[in-house]
Amino acid sequence: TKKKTELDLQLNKDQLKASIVRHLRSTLGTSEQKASPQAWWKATAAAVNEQVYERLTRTQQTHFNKDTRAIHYFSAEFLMGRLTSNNLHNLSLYSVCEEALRELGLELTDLCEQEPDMALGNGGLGRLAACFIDSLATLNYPAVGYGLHYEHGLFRQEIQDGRQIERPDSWREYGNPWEICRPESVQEIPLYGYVETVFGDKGGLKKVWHAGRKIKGVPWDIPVVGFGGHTVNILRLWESRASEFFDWDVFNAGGYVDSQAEKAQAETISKVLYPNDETDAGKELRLIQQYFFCACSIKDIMRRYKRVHGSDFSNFAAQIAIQLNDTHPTVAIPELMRVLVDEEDLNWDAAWTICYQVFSYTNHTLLPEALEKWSVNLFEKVLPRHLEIIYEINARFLGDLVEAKWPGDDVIKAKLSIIEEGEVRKVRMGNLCVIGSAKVNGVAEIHSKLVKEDLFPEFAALWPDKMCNVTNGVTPRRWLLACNPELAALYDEVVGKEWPLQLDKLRGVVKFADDKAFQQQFMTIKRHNKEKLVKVIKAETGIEVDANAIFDIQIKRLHEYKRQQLNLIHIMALYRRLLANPDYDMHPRVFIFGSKAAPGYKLAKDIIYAINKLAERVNNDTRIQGKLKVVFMPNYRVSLAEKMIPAADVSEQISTAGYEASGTGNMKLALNGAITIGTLDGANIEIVEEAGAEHCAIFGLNVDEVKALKARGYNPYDFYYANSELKAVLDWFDTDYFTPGKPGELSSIKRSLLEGGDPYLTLADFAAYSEAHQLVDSWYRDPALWAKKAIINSATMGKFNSDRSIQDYVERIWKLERCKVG
Ligand code: 26V
Repeated sequence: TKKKTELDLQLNKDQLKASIVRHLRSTLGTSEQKASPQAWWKATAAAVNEQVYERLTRTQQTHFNKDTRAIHYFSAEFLMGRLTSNNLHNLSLYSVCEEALRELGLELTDLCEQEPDMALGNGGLGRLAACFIDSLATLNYPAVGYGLHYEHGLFRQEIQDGRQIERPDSWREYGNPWEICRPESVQEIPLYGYVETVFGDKGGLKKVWHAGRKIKGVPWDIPVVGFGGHTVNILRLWESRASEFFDWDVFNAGGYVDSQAEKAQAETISKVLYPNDETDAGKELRLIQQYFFCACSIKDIMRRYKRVHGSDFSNFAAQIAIQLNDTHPTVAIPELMRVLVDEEDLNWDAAWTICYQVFSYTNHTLLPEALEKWSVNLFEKVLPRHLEIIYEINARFLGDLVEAKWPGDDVIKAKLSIIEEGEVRKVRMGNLCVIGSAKVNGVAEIHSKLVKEDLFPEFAALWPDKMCNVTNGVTPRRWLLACNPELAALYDEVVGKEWPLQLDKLRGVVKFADDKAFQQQFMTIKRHNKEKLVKVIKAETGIEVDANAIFDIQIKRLHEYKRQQLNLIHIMALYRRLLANPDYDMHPRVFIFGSKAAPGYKLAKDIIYAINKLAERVNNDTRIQGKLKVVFMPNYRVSLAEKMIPAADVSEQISTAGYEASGTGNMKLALNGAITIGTLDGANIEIVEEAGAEHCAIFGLNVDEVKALKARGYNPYDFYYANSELKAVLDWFDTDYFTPGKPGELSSIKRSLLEGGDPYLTLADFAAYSEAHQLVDSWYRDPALWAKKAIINSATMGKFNSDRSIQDYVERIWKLERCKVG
């Protein structure tokens, strides 16, 4: 029979409508009269899935038939957000579906609100993984995302009396229409136990790992629909379950646990996402999570490889590429060695040659507290065989490579060793990653330079070609087409409809940046987006804000290095100026924050509290005539970002230079026409290169100046005493001005900035930051000037398409071929 063509696959409005109603009845078991919005949403998703599955099957058949090389993206986090509108856009079904639902008396945008976010990530690193799998499918690259099927994603944030409260996130409590369970691909994963040395069949010694426990890994597949709908790849997430097989002999030696506890323990592994971002707690469960998903994924890859190639591993490195998204999946390296050597009987050298060709590693942070280290004792308990393998890798590396390059140099050996010697011996996952990977990349030019020069200088000397850069990007399908439909439609008109695939096409808009009519269209759209956000702010917080004000937005995880506290003290300074002089000349501003703090990060939570207390005081102070408003949006997440970003006038990217590896929110905000107020850090530097320095408000110390100031010995008191406004603002924290009757509730912030030494140089950058804000304010008063800058920012962000990032990965690291499906 003739294969269906693309056109046969494309549904028209009536077919889609019929399909939705059919699913409402036969899949959801309800009727048009009774159905809840949630049932309508699920019926719509089911109708869309008919399209998705057809393409998924074709993609899998094509990849199998052509036996293509594929990239396997290993990540502990995939921050997918919602999928309905994304899938509809990528299948070119969005407006068809909109019309079909209208005829049924429903609004698609309302139904989309029924979908819980898939919040299986903390922040930048997890969202990057989600953008990357979108781009991989869009560019028709064979790719699989591998991760964990957390029952609870990142906590839901409530604000009570100004403080963050964490509530469990139950994204799949009522079922998720996008995931498919694949019982046929279940895996069994060993843990704990001991290693025995035995005589192998072919003579010589062999290692046998007798596991103390076995856990079942159940895969759930999320189809990843490329834009244009040709390739549908999968994101495969592993859920842990108790295994029915159980080694009682081994286990009894360690003690008896009843089977209920057994089951609960097994299910704990994929129960919840660790809510830390940039601080490593070194917890046993997290190591087990990492091993669990890596081991499941390696087994899955092996099974697929052996189905075609049997036990001939000579093609393995040509077929399989694995990208490690930070060090979280590093244990995949010794796991692949274990499988090849212990289970497939390869000799060490053959196995190692395969291994280091297969893996590559992306570094996402230089913060020392984020660099993963596991105690040797914990490692030995959970993964005894892997520790032996790590020792072997280390011995060969130090004995051969390091000794040859730096003969007799024990200082360098100690520094490069995978094992950190000290009171507690530790396994350094970063070093293992570098040693076991073909390529190591940073995520923006400046960051990659620092990875090479400051973090891993000796490794760079040893392997000059190993270190490279791939600047991050974001998918323009979600972060412009779907979230900002009016601007997307304007761009369609002006530069044609190719820009969602070729974002560089937006450069064609630059020539209209001075055009009055175009400026007006552009700013009218911004205005509409702001008006929509005004309603969301009112609904979520009760705060009334005016769309005439400048919307100044800082959205990102709460961390001292990201310096929400700098924004905070500057708002306090503005407030003081307004109180001192009610005619103080400034355009009305709304400062809007969205941010979650790690539950154990005390100071970060205090900063959230301070923002909320400041907001209460400022928003209710009639003396300042509504010139200043402060809004803290609770529960910042992907779906909220999609509403905030199109409404931003100003984008706050104010990290201490050298600390923000890249940032990706900076790209999304600029793409939607916000003007960046930022430091020369991460990808801000490249944003300024693209947009032109005159269209951004850059301030503060650069990386070299930060290093120099720290080397000289930074003393925050110098700035405190030299700047009377700054001093007054900091002293305010000790009063009860913002916390009536409770003086000192905000003092921890002042303390961290003075006694605490202000490690992120907040006070050093304060004056420059304040000036940058004045500059921005003056720009805004000239509507034509502002419109021009906003347009140019948006139009020049083509470089930050995640398709470009993926193409860089393909050329510099993965060496993949595109595979046409259809
Ligand atoms: C560390 C840990 C430590 C253990 C607990 C769980 C956990 C989760 C995440 C992390 C590291 C997070 C690193 C990270 O998110 N880096 C961000 O990566 C973005 C994408 O490359 C980049 O844009 C941001 O600048 C960078 O901070």
